[in-house]
Amino acid sequence: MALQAASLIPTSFSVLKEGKSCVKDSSLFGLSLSDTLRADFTSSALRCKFQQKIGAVRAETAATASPAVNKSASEGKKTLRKGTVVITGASSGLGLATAKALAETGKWHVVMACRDFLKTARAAKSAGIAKENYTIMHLDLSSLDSVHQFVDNFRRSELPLDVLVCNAAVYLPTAKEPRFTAEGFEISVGTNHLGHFLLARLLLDDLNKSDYPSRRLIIVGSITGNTNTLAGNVPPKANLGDLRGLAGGLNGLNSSVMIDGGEFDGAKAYKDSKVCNMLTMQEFHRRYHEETGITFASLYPGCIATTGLFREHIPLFRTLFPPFQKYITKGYVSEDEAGKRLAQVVSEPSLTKSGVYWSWNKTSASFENQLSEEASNAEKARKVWEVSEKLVGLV
Ligand code: NDP
Ligand code: PMR
Repeated sequence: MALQAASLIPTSFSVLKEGKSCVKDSSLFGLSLSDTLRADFTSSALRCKFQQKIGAVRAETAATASPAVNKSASEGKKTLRKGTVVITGASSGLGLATAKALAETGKWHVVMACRDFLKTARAAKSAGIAKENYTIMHLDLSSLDSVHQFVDNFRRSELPLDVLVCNAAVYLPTAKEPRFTAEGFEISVGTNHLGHFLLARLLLDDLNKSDYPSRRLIIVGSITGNTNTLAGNVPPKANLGDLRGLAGGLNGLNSSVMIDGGEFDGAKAYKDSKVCNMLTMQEFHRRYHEETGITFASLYPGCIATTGLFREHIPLFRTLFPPFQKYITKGYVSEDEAGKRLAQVVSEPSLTKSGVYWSWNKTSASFENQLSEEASNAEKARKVWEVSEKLVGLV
């Protein structure tokens, strides 16, 4: 409880720093300021319509955020306030590196949404993230109650929500038996997909209320869920089948623990969960982009072979995997570099296109990548969405 209470107290609040977060008079995110304000006005009208439609208006946050664009009285300059980004699983690997990259710019306040408060506090400290640039809040994605509690806590913090990054994941390649979330879903799909699905659905309303010029919802995907690649063809391959296991609740009682109804396989469950992540991003785009103007995106950041994701793999794998990726496949990327890539998807003015799965080429330039047939199947995306909303109690 003490930790939970502590997690409610922001390390700092967003502060407009003269000069630091200043944008040039004539240009904001590549658009002229007047264009941006016009666009914002139009999207506010749309957002109002959207809020009526989903029927959830929270008076508490509406008055809290300072306007995204302020005019400094003394100089008549336009300034952009610090953005607030929530990153799940920011206690290690990609999430931590992204938090660091964004915090270092001085333009972002990072909410590190993590299950282990102390681990996150230590990680933030050893990464050298300045105290005023982050807040730690408790979130355990393997419990839907915890997701609801996080959303309540976040709203009570009165921070605006400008960007949400669904990054956390578990990977259990050596597990002989399935493990389960608090609600009894197989833990890889339960955490990586269902926990994030509920979180993103609940926080869509908050993103929509933000007046920040570019609001984004990013769900981290992966090459290994895409069977149109060599990496995606390493067995076991991702395959959601007809979703019979998902529809049955993935609980191993009255249904299989695997989405496609097959036998438990931890590596496949992870890859299936990544397909769900990429399908969910596209379904969000189809349902909400036009109406809200929010950018929905996914990405493959490269093979970050040194992260905690492989903690449950056999020691020999953990030793050989980084050199294999560095020298053989050449798909290796450092945690720092991967963090910079995800930070681009959060904040780069050039990456506002919605419905896109970003990747990077050898010179580290971003490009729109092709998803596999299954990971881009609109009908499957709709079905995953509908079954998932039943499982997490949204309908
Ligand atoms: P890490 O294991 O380093 O990071 C995963 C994070 O997720 C950790 O912070 C972990 O918290 C958190 N997490 C796990 N379970 C939960 C939970 N129940 N509730 C809240 N947080 C949880 O792995 P990576 O940085 O590699 O993975 C980050 C993302 O990148 C994942 O989505 C992964 O699929 C993706 N990815 C990774 C690639 C790679 O090569 N590593 C390649 C492609 C995509 P804790 O510290 O408490 O364990
Ligand atoms: Mg893979 C270009 C080739 C390539 C790339 C980019 C990856 C990325 N992998 C490639 C090839 C191969 N891998 C080949 C040829 C093999 C057989 C030797 C191979 C094996 C392999 C294993 C056993 N690879 C793996 C594993 C894992 O356990 C990792 C995994 O699937 O985790 C789900 C993995 C990965 N390979 C990658 C990436 C990015 C991973 C981590 C997966 C992820 O986070 O999605």
